[in-house]
Amino acid sequence: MINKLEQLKEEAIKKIKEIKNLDALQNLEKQYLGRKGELTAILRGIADLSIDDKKKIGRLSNEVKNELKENFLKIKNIIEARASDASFVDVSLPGKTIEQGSVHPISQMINDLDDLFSKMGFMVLDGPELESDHYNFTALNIPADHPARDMQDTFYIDKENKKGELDMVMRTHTSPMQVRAMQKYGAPLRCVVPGRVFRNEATDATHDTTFDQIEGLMIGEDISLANLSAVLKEVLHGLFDEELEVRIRPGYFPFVELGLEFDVACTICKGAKCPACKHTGWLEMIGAGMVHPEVLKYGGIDSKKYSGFAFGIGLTRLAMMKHKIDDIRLFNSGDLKFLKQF
Ligand code: FA5
Repeated sequence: MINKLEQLKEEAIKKIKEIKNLDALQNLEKQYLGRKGELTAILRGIADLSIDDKKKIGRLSNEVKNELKENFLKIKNIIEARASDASFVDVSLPGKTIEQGSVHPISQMINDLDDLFSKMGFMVLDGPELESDHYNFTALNIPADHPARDMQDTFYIDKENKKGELDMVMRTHTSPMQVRAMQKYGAPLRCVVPGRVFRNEATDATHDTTFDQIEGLMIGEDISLANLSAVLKEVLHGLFDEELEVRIRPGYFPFVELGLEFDVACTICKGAKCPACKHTGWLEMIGAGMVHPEVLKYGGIDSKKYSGFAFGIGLTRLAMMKHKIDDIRLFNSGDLKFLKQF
């Protein structure tokens, strides 16, 4: 019986210490010290003991009872004091789990491209998303009213400049950084510019209104398309684990003389034609060419001495092909089910 009492005491004290509210404390007190409680149940067996044992057990049970009462009272006081103290923080409560995010697939792609181009000696530059009409179009050999402006449906900003002109646009491509970089760094020059661009597009599986491009520019003496081809090959090799099939065809951009477009065979259907490649087997991926002498002139570079290539890669489409995502709109959807896969 002595053992039982000791065991009961230890067990009760342990439980009392874990109690966090008054209701639970009251229930526990009833469980041990109430009329039908566990201590009373043990003492019921006392009648069968000798007088000596009765005395011993009686004394011990009183001690246990008092000790438990003291413990109940102590914890009750603590709980009541906490309840009346508004600043109390229960550090023993489990904390809220903070969900760990992951790097957005577009940011991952930018990081990978930055690394690959840096290794080839390209500076990584950043440009303004709100751009002047001058850098977005005029300095790229697309004067006002030139039909080529219609190639990129533009968000014009409703704010006049000092001359009363509406001349700010959400940049439609990363190409405005070509002239900005030439003006700042001169020739020779090697730079890339990743970033967001904006177009007033009807969206579909491969077109969004906000997407990312990476511009590339290399100016020097005797730069040719062979250099462009070598650089792009190196980058695509570095990015993709699989071999990409690439198709090159002529393309028109007013800021290059000899313009090219690069298509990539759809990695989702492997060229077999699917909704993601609009059943063509190919995805238009890169616009490129040799920088137009007019653009070099705007950049303050002598076009007789220097030549260069430029390209604009559809970075979001590249991410589509790398991760085999069949709808470009998922990247900006903010859908956690999509984002948690990366
Ligand atoms: C341009 O934006 C040129 N600035 C590229 C360039 C740079 C040409 C330097 C010559 C020299 P384009 O509009 O074709 O070109 O866009 C380039 C790439 O961006 C496309 O090949 C495609 O991969 C991607 N792209 C274009 N429009 C969209 C869109 N609405 N949604 C997603 N990606 C797009």
